[in-house]
Amino acid sequence: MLIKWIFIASAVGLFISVSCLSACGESSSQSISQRIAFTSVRDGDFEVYVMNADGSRQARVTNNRDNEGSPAWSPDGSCIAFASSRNGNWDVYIIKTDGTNESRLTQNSAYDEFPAWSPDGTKIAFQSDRDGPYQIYLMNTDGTEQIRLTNVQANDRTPNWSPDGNKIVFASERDGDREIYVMDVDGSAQTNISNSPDSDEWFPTWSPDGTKIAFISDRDGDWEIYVMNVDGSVQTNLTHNTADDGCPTWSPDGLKIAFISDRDGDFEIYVMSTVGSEQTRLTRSQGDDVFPAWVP
Ligand SMILES: [Ca+2]
Ligand SMILES: [Ca+2]
Ligand SMILES: [Ca+2]
Ligand SMILES: [Ca+2]
Repeated sequence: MLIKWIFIASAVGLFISVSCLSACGESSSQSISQRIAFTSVRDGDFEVYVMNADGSRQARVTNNRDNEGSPAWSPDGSCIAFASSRNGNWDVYIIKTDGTNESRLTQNSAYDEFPAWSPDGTKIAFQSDRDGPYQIYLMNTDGTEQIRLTNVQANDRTPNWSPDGNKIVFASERDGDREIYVMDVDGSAQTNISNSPDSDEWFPTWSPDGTKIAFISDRDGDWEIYVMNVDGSVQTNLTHNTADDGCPTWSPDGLKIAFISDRDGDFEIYVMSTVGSEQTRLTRSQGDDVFPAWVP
């Protein structure tokens, strides 16, 4: 079940010392526009990997005995934020894409996960259950000034930024089922845009041109990838199969969506057009490959 990837618990593991937070602000001259980060269990536990968008050159970024999840790129493509359970609970870390300069940003016993880098590179939104149910928080990219944006007695999860940096889209259970919500970056104007009370919607991601939101829904009996306009209109199923499809992420040119599916046995990463055509498998590993994140 897709949800299992969100709640993987693991034992206390390695502690990796941190250094040089400023490294992630440096510009990168590498050609990086067609890279996808993801996590894979192919080596025994989950690690962050990067690959080219055609599936070639799959390379490991993290290396430890615990689990890593939910990678997110810095806007300049030089760093990846991710969650790790190496200290006995989930915390947000950042690392350079060559595996150096790893830094821990959250320092508490709660589950801190699903980092999302602001388009201007100055903030990271994330989910945490430090105050009760999962809520959406914001911090600087060095971990300072952690503030809470949502305040309801139900889970709010998986934040993602609008490309203009003015809004955050997330999934909320406040209405009894999961829906897609949008809010301003100060936490105001929280609005249900999916409005589908008979099904669960989550994992929203904003299209690069700002006009669409991709998400997943189980309204057809299993998880499928959908897209809708940012006002929630024209909700369209892109997948149509009996497997679980999840974790959509847009290519920077807005022409493709990468996602996960277990249609071939275990979860692998696939890519398709934004109307659901040309669905192509990118990973072929033993074990699951999940959480694709296309470089911005
Ligand atoms: Ca690991
Ligand atoms: Ca934590
Ligand atoms: Ca719903
Ligand atoms: Ca499906």
